[in-house]
Amino acid sequence: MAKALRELQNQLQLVDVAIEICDARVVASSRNPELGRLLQNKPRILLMNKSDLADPVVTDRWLVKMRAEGVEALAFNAAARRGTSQVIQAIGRAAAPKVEAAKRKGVRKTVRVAVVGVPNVGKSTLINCLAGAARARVQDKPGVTRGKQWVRLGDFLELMDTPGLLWPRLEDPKTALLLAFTGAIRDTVRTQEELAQALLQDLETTYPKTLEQRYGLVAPDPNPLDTVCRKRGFLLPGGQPDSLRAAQAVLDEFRAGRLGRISLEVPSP
Ligand SMILES: Nc1nc2c(ncn2[C@@H]2O[C@H](COP(=O)(O)OP(=O)(O)OP(=O)(O)O)[C@@H](O)[C@H]2O)c(=O)[nH]1
Ligand SMILES: [Mg+2]
Repeated sequence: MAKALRELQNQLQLVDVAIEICDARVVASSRNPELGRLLQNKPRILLMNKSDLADPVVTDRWLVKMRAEGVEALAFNAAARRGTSQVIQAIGRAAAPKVEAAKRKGVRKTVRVAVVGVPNVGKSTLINCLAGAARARVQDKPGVTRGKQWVRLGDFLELMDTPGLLWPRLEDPKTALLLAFTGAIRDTVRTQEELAQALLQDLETTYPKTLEQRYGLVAPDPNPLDTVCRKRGFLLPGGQPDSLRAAQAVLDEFRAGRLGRISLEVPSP
């Protein structure tokens, strides 16, 4: 990972603007604190992607907080392939000083933009969305983009797709848990059942109605996965609850947004 950081640092020297993508459902946990140091004073746009899956009220609160901190932030849905003009305009604003300086020298500058962020947040999807075509490989699992890739957009804009960058060590267990819920990292410590159980426990306090409607789950439930099994009829041949199947269903349905629009992190007041 130290090598990946060094590589990214070198690549960032080639660009005028960085788009940092995070996941709107877990804004704080999906921002790599190392990036701030790597980007230094490079103009940066924070794109809260997958906003179609996040709670819109919470996303608005994040936007207010970020903008109050002077961060150029946008909520985005790269999968919808709409609203690209707001991103292009933000790039234009961020690159304006350099473009103007070049203009004064009689040069029309090509703006180079790096798209950076933790795995699976939609970096390649954003590039395809801006390019209007499938130029970068996209898949719903972390670690899809392996090396940097330049994509040219018109005559004066180039975007660089980069591999998802994780922390050298994920020290905060809560952060690791939230990133495992969204699928940004593969949880190698917990079983699927433990992960789903933890997600359900989290949602019991924040989105109890959703759990009741979808899984008939009323908090506090001492064994929420059994409740999901009963509701869905997930039973093993001997009649025992098939909790692995229930766990996978819960995780898949949360990640696909089938539980509704859910944010797992809210800005601190
Ligand atoms: N619902 C929703 N899904 C999205 C959005 N953006 C990307 N996705 C999905 O998220 C998954 C990951 O997208 P990628 O573009 O491959 O993510 P990445 O950041 O390039 O991932 P790595 O290259 O592995 O680091 C894919 O299944 C995309 O279709 C979005 O705004 N909303
Ligand atoms: Mg990618």
